[in-house]
Amino acid sequence: MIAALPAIALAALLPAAAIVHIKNFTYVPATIRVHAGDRVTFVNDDDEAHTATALDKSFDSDGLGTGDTYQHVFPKPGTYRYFCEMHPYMHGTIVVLPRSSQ
Ligand SMILES: [Cu+2]
Repeated sequence: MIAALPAIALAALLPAAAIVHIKNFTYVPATIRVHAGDRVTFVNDDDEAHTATALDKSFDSDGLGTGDTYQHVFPKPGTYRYFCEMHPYMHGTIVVLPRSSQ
């Protein structure tokens, strides 16, 4: 029964979150490390539209307008490189560590 859980136990059940901002045609930070099961949010802070598109197509935000967000949960460890389909010189990396490592 979820209402009986202390807040700290409940927080452990929710996916951790990381945020990548897209600003001045750059992913900030360009490389992040998360753990398997974590949720990453991309936020477009630019006036220009951008995407966050995995090189292996495992995720794709499609076009993000100003202020738009896109979320993706990374279930499996690995190194996920991504780019912007509209500006292919924009690159970022998500390093997904096993769930158990800290
Ligand atoms: Cu772009």
